[in-house]
Amino acid sequence: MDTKEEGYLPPYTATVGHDELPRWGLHGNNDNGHGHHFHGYRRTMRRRARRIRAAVLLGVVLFIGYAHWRKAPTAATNITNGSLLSITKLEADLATCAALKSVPKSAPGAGRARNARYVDGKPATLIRNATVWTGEADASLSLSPEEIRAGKGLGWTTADVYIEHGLIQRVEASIDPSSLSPSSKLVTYDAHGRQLTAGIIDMHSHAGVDSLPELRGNDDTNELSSDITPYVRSKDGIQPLDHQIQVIKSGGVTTSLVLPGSGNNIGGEAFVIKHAVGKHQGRSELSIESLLAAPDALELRYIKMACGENAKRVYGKTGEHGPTSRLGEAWEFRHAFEQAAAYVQAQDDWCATAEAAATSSTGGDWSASLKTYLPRELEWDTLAGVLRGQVFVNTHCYTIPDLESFVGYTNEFHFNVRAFHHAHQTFLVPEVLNRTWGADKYGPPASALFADNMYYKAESQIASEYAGKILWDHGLTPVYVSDNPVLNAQHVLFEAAKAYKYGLPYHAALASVTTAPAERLGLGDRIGKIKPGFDADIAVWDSDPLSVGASPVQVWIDGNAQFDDPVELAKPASSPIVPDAKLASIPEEPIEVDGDVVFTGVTKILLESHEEAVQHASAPLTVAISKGEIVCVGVCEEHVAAAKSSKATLVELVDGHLTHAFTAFGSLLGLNEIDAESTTDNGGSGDVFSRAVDGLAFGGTKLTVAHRYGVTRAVSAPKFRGGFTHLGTSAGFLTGAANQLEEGAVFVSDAAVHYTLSLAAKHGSTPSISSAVGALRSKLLKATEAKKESDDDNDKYSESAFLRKVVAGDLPLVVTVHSADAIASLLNVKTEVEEASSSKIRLTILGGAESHLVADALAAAKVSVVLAPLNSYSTSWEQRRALTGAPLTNGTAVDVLVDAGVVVGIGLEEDWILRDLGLLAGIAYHNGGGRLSEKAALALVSSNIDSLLGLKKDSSFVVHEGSPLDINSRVKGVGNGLGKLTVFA
Ligand SMILES: *[C@@H]1O[C@H](CO)[C@@H](O)[C@H](O)[C@H]1NC(C)=O
Ligand SMILES: CC(=O)N[C@H]1CO[C@H](CO)[C@@H](O)[C@@H]1O
Repeated sequence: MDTKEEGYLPPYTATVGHDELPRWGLHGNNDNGHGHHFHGYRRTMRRRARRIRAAVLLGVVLFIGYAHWRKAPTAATNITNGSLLSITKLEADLATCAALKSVPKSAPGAGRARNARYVDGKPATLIRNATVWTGEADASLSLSPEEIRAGKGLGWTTADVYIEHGLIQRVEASIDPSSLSPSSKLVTYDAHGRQLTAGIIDMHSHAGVDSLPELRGNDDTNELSSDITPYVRSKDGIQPLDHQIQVIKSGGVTTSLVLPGSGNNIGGEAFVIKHAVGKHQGRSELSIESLLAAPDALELRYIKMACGENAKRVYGKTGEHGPTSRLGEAWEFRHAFEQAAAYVQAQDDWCATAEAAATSSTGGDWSASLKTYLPRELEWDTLAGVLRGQVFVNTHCYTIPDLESFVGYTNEFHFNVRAFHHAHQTFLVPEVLNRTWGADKYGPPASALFADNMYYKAESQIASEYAGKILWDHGLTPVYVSDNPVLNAQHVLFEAAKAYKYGLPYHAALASVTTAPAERLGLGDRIGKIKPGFDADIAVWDSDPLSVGASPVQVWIDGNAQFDDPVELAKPASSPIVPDAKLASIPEEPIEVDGDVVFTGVTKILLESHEEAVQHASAPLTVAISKGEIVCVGVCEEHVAAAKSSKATLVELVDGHLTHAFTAFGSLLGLNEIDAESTTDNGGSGDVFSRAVDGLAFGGTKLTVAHRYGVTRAVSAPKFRGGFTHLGTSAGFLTGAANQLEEGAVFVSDAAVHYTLSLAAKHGSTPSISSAVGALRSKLLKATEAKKESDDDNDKYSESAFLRKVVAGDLPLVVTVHSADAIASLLNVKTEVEEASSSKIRLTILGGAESHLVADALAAAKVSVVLAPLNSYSTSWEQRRALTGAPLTNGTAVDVLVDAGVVVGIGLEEDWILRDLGLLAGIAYHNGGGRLSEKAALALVSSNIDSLLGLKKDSSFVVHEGSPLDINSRVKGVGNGLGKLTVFA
């Protein structure tokens, strides 16, 4: 996993020598302070002990050999050659020489009588009446490769799918059951016309090695004993019982490449698993071995490497050891490849000698010329496999220098790269990718990407949501991945859906999580398609897989249905998405218009103040704007005429939607530019209470993008300790303002008082949740006492002054907390303080992963909840009882809270989510079983946030083409009340 993140070590971990530490993957004993001297000494002692052991062992072996030889002198000539080497072993070594030369291409698919994972007696399955995406162009059309790439011959067709022996046997318009003669029971599944695809493939996951909820004892992501560890294997740490493996599958993901983390330049071997675990899910046993995707093609091997920020940050120690820079990393790589190359040479030389001797031998002892066995060093075996073309390379590289240097190594040492991962800048350098060694033969590396997760570290700062489209246009292959648990792999398909939203063709977006990763994994003849002879890995969806909120209703792995009693969401039947040609172009830079703008073709008004205009409308409406304010909604003849005579900017829409602008709550917008770069950060406040307004920084990438995506307002609180922790007062400001001196830029200087009761609170003077709750109660109770003469009383911005407003009910209290138990404690504190003050505290829970467990109590106490993330996936211990949704759970937190009558919002636990607020509301809307109207869903990211903070209604609005709740929407106009309109013409 990427070790990027803005996060910090959990409080229980030893302090390290950096002020910002990766949230994922690097915790544990990363004691950069003193560890290395100690390691050096220990290493010397270990080496000495090893040498002594080796000498003793050698003595014993020689003695046994000698004794054996004395006892059986007649056989001696055939046990050893002239150099006292075992002939049996030399013969085995000679056989190994052949294996060293074999280069696997891809796992054979067609022609298999049964899937190697088929367990005798498992039923055959007939899936009837599905709308199928086969993943392959119709062969009868004899299309050219260019036509196929353009998507010709690919589409949805109505078909039945017959599965037997773990393989797809038939895919036909209609299969007559009487034509089938399965050797075991036949199960029939009626898809009711719903969409069926191959199981989703996630080519970058740490499921199993970084089990959730994260616990130090379960973290086996990075082997941090050395920067170069090609010899370790992710499979040695995969926990089959990691619940996340099941959660991921509930998103239709059937196959994942489980990679070691990216802490090391060379991290170790990776393994492809399927998400069927144990006998109940169709395996013959419960084991790691039984997770492996292709037990009959274990010659396919994979390795993880990583360039860039991580290795230098993890290992570099000035004056002691590198790498401390990318320069040092390049040396680490080249030095490792040099040793592997020498090892390969030694083996090849031995094999050449042995093979020559064996073939020319005329009856004598062919092995007499061999003085040694075939050189074998486990340490370099995997890397040698890379140089032999046997091990598929997957490398984490973000930036141009990283990519270009790595492509340089491939040409210096002659190996190919299957994919660059976290490849945010590949879209800028297609020529460099095409220079990768072997690109002509094996294809250029794919780019494994997130759709819009960026800005979390310096190397992710230059990135584009249009990267997938741009790569595609250059003939390159984008693949969308989760880096689970960085993103919840359950929703890796959502990454592909967003790639479609950002211009990647629909068929290429589907390919990016099916056929493309299958091909890159060497499994392209087995998985990723619905085709006879392929593994029966299948998902049936409740809506188009690239639509917002798409969830499987059933998933099969190797022919076995995976969910006994899958929860099916109440959703209206829908037909597949018709690819929207309007998405194919990248929007031009927006223009700022202070004059008149007219939008025609507006079909929906979801802005309260203008709803009545819609009541009588029979045709699409017009929205006219002047000086950034809406001046007409309706027919607006005069405005249209003005626009037609070029007196106003005209934007013609087809399915225009007018909505409130979005409000970002809980993020660090305005307080940070690059999550992991403290220079760009307002700083973690530790225990120091401060006001966000005193640190607000305007301009910059995050705020510019926020404004463009209709997030006109942000309410941000100072960071307490690490990502998504808060202490101090939040400020509400306009994301599009130039600085805080601009009129209206800061619409509320102190929106709420924030505290944190998540795990991060366990630190310093509050080492436990109990002490943190106690400290907060004590502060609140103190604030209820009559105002006393004290030092800070003259400072109306002091913590105690703000707390007096909180207990008087004049200022909201927002507590960042996930655990249901901590929330329960907080509710008790609230009651107690209210008794003391005789007024009500306006409390909001921020985070709230487990808030659904106390939904009724929250509703009764009139406490609102801002979910961040919208759908937690139990990343941390305090979130472990989160609901991950259908088909595993009946609804998620938002459904339970809404049903209980709690006012709910959706917040941002990381800033990059700013592009997705409308889509997150869309998930709540589409998967809410009708409990939320479109307006109510949009309120989750706009008016609900405003009302729970007691903010005035503002005049911000957004004009979208399409519904912001749907995947094909684009922002066309943003008005934030500062007199101008941002227009995408
Ligand atoms: C397939 O399902 C659709 C939707 O439920 C239904 O209208 C249609 O009649 C079904 N077709 C068959 C052949 O069962
Ligand atoms: C005793 C015995 O097995 N001798 C064999 C040793 O190996 C040579 C050549 O490989 C054979 O010809 C002998 O019969």
